[in-house]
Amino acid sequence: MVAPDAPILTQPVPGGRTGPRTDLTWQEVTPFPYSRVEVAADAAFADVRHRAEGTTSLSLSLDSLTYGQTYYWRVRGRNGGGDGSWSETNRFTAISRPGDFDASGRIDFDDFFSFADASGSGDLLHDMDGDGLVGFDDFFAFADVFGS
Ligand SMILES: [Ca+2]
Repeated sequence: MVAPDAPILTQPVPGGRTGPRTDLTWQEVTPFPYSRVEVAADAAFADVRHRAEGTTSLSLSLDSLTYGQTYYWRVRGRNGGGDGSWSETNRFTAISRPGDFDASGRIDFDDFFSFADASGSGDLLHDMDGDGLVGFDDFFAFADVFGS
């Protein structure tokens, strides 16, 4: 058996923004049963902050990301032939503080409209309390920081 080809990273998009929680997702090029994931604070992966071995789905949920931190992540598959090659490395940045969804440094109407668009969805960036829904509790949390 040949080790799997490097997978393709799908979400977050390269250079994307996240809240303190996000889901990493990837796609197989050749099928494999297990994934290994590394999330680091540097592109050389010397400072690995999250590591998953033997993940059996093509996604990994992260929580407690640090506000304002840029993360680098990569995935490789494993099968009976061994570890495949690492994927490309992608980068995303957690917003600097709750409510500043567009990372402009101000929590203003642009953030309000962004919030309104996500209202009622399960969007992780705007789900400020982490209950899985962008709802009223999130609106009140957003209203508390609006204008700051
Ligand atoms: Ca919520």
